[in-house]
Amino acid sequence: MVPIRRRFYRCILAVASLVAWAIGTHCLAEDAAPMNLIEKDRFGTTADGTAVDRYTLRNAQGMTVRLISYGAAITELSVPDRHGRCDDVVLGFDQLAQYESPRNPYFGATVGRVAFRIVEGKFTLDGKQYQLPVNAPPHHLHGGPKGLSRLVWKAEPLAGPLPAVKFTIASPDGDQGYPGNLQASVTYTLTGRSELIIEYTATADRPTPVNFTQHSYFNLAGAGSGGVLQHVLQLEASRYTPLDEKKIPSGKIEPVAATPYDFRQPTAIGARIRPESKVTDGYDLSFVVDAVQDSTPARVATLSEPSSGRVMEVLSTQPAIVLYTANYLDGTLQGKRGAVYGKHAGVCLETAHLPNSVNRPEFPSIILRPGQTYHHTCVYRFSTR
Ligand code: FUC
Repeated sequence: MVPIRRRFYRCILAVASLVAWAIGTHCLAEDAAPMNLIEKDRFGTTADGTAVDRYTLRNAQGMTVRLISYGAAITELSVPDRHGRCDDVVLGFDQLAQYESPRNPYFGATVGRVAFRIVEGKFTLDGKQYQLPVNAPPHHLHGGPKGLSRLVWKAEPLAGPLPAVKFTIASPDGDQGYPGNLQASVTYTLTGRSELIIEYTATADRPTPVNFTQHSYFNLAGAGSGGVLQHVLQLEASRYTPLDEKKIPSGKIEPVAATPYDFRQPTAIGARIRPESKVTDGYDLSFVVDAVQDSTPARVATLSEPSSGRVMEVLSTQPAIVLYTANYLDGTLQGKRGAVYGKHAGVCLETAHLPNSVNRPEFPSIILRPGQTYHHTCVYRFSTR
């Protein structure tokens, strides 16, 4: 009798520790059912009555990515920490109406047609002047008030061994003041190597500027857990673009050496944000990456968070990266699960071409011409240490 009972208890213990191991290392807390790599549900309906779908991608490493067709945006990115516990590492909202609000600071969004500021919304292309809507006075910002981050994209899960969703959109000639009919796509793929691959393409029937970026705000300790000033950042960038008094790149490209913008060695984001330094408020600055532009993504940034051990490498095919430390967040937006996002609650690492390139002949061109295809790949690769 006694040995049988002992065996029974041993068995219970073994099952319990297996369950604890599974929960602890595989982030199964939410979905213990057999794993579907990709699922679709309804996220909401826009104010004008358009259905917005949500896609959930999972991999065997315990990562979960949620994407919505509104703005082809990332709403959730859950990643294991060094103990295998998952946290959602991107800022966002629970409700579609909050994403639609003009106060949405582009959480997780695909930004286009042209990311960042265009001075006073003006540019000249092939001798013709264009005036784009001014939505961040006196400038045009992130594709305009109804830019592609504020539209519902078509979504289609891709067949293949890896969970992937392709979002497409047709932006008509004159949309937000831009010339030409533009066909654009962004495909998100989750790999078995803890990578989220983001691939953009675009074609147009007239010459037009194109510069997409991904606007996720990362907090590797978990969204809503506090600020990112203790995160450690390394940028593969020896040069940056100084800003003029209107916060626009002046056109100069200067070395980061001996400035508070030198992240060539791993450095805490907050280490040089001080009243006496030039970085009083945080960073909102573009860097020229050292890697030669190529169709194979090269590492441009490494972000790590000491307490969780999470590490995120950013790889890109683009010539620049913008570092933005959520300087404009002020605790007045209601984040996911009731979180309050204060100043520096997240960090954006936006791979792209340089801001205002359309007015800077000295910067690499962002003009897409008929017959050409715009390509941009960005990879977020996660690990722990
Ligand atoms: C980033 C910044 C901008 C702006 C926006 C919400 O891309 O470069 O300054 O505040 O996000």
